[in-house]
Amino acid sequence: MLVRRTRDILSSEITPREHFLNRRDFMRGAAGVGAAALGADRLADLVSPHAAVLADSTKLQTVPGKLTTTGEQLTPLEDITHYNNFYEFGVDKGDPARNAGGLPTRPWTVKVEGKVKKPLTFDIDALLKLRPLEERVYRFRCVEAWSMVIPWVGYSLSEFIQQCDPLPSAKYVQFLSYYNSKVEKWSSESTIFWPYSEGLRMDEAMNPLTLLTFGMYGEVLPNQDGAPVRVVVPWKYGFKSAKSIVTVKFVDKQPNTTWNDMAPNEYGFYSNVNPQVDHPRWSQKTERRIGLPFYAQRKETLMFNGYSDQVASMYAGMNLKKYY
Ligand SMILES: Nc1nc2c(c(=O)[nH]1)N[C@H]1C(S)=C(S)[C@@H](COP(=O)(O)O)O[C@H]1N2
Ligand SMILES: [Mo]
Repeated sequence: MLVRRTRDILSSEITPREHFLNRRDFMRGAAGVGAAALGADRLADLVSPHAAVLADSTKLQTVPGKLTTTGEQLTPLEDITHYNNFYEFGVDKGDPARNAGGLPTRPWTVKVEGKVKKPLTFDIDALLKLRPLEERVYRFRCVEAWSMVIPWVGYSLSEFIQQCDPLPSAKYVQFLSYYNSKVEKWSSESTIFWPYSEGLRMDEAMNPLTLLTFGMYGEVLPNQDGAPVRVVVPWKYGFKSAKSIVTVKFVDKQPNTTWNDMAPNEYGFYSNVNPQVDHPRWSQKTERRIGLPFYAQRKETLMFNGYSDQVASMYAGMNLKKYY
């Protein structure tokens, strides 16, 4: 995805993501080895100062999720927490781990508005107790052609939506992320219009795979991964998975979404993982699996990120080259 820095880059220039990736590779090669074997119990040490203080209360009790994807090696926690896209906290992959410590994750509420019987506000601790928390391992594919395998913790977004009483006129769901320019002063590095906005068609939001996500590796989400609550939509490119959600809005028309607004020819509303539809500036046929030895990183990208059985029917008859 392209990022225009507001200050140090001419408006005529763009910075291809590959440049960021290459730079990160270089830096990781120089300094990144040694921490990959850290276990989940070290999570608090790896993340923000706030999480470290909360070390005793970061564990989440989970049950195994039936919709888990098994068989692939999990991406080490060190990589999941230090290779992030969270532009509110800076545009480089290491910035969110450094800068997201000040995200105030308590108290936290999620407002539900728009086409619902009546607007509601959920406290994060009530949301955590709404349904048993499941551990679900999903592949996660960024539009920049890197991927991870992550043991998320949460429950199907559909369980939450049922509590919201949407009206029949609700055709889409929009997610808005927390935005406070004082806490997220790095947000001015990019030309994004804040708050970060994402959205799904109602059937996509109700698909059982779509996860309302509170944690990973058995603990609460690190701030840089979207604490205290985010969505994860495993068959879509990573940018559809909005972090640190404060508002869920049910709407009758396709909502504005951040990357589609930024560059509609590059980032569609649907953004289903599709190896047959390349990004205008790079191929989507393969991906680089973060955290594996260099020689093992390159993987074929799978249609719908490997989740065709569960999701392809939602797009039957749609031209996926047009609705990318
Ligand atoms: N609020 C917000 N949500 C966001 C982003 C962001 O910059 N801001 N980046 C998206 C992108 S491009 C990706 S790939 C994933 C990254 O999630 P991760 O850092 O937990 O891997 O978050 C998505 N959600
Ligand atoms: Mo992404």
